[in-house]
Amino acid sequence: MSKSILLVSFMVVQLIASAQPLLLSKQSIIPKPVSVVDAKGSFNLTEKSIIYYEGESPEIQQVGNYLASKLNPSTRFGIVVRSNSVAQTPGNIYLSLKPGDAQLGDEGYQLVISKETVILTANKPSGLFNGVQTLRQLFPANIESAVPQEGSWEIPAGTVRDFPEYAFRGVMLDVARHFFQVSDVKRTIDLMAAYKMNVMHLHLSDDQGWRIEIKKWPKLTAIGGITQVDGEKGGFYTQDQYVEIVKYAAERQVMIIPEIDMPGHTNAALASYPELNCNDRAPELYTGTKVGFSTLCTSKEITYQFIKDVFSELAAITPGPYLHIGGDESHATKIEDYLPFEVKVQEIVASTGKQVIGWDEIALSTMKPNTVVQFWAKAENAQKGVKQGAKVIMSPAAKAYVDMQYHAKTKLGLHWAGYVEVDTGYNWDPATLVPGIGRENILGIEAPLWSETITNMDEIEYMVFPRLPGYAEIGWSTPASRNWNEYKVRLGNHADRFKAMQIDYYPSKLVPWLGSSKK
Ligand code: NGO
Repeated sequence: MSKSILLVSFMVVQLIASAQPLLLSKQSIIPKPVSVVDAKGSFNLTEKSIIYYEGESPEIQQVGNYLASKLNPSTRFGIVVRSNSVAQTPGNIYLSLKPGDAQLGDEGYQLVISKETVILTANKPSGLFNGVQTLRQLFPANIESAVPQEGSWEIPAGTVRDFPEYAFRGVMLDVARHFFQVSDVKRTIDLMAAYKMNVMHLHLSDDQGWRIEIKKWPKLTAIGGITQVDGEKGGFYTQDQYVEIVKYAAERQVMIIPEIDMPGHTNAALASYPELNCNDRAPELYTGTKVGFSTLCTSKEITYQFIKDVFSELAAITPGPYLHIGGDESHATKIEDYLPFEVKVQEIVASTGKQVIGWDEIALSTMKPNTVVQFWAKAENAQKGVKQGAKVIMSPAAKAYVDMQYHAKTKLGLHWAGYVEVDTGYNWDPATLVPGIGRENILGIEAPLWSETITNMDEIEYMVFPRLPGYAEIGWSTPASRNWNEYKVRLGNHADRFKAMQIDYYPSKLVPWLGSSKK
């Protein structure tokens, strides 16, 4: 075939492709919505479009502002957000709370797109926020760019009705092994919120560092915060900075859960205060990556005063219902000391008005009725928790630990629980993974990023993406609607979005990345 014939046939193929109507049901929305129904035509966002919100609620206004902040940098439209009391007019986006749609629950939404308007309704602001994430994904990928883009901003008409399978959809960031700046935590929150994840668990203390200011115990950060793995300079969040993170997260419908790990994983605290050690001698600061060698002195009164002070200060600046008490790998604590210790710590946390979460080992102890177990390693422990009536957060290391390497040659990460390729991370169902732990026992899922080998934002992104959208889908979409072969195509179609958001993701060979054949 001559070159010109080739060119003409290529142009014909292109023409046919562009003549196909945009279909809402063909968009690569992640997590997959509950229902999508197509309608004729499309909505076009223009410089005249306005985001109207119904009523005077500052929370709905905030969702409107958030949407505008996502649409304006790339389109340069300068879209404004206004309270709406007048009738709907063409060209605009409407956000409103319509309580009473029981099926949608607290976080669900309905998005009706027509040629004239986009109408987003929900029972609660968190539902509107989730609907906004779907809306973002319907625009061309370069809508996500932080700099002006050319293009027509068209989205296909139809209706999305959507609500989550699980209420708890989390990511954990270990800021103890390596410390991450407030800006990195915020960016991670932004990226997870884009996929409708709603919990950020901060692992704030470990052997290698204490990362949160405690006013009554200032040496925790003055001494315990100064280093990190490999002896590099550490850091910590002041309470003001923590409050700033909490606020930033709340504006994105994300709850912060602070963790203070104990009685093991406490070398940084033990090095800061000799009195927390049974022998009254402070150990050296630790900059290695071994686990299981440290313990608070469980027989001293001062230990419990310390714990009460720490959790009281944290409870006062944490609006969410949970405080995480760690409890994992306390190999240096005798079991006869560990068991009553966990009971006492649960009582202390209860006295602050908060609810306890602990790693699965805490189920060896007697649990308070509302204590939550986070399954990571031992199914047996999690089952013990369930037998005591506890709800479970599913973070099976072999599936959900995003510090696990993708494969043997991944430069970052660990592999003690195996390699977690993108399909391995996606292909499991929390409700059938562990015998005796069913849907009714599960609060949700969480993907922890431990940071022994992770030192900066690029590395966070590389380990978290592209696995995170998969965890988001496990948490949000029904098991019956999930299928790797179908999902991987949708994920591949997010390549341009990742690029526009400047996410440094791992380009797994298992995923048909959009545009990769052209490279
Ligand atoms: C374990 C351990 C952490 C490690 C992590 C590394 C739990 C709950 N405790 O998970 O201290 O950082 O593995 O993957």
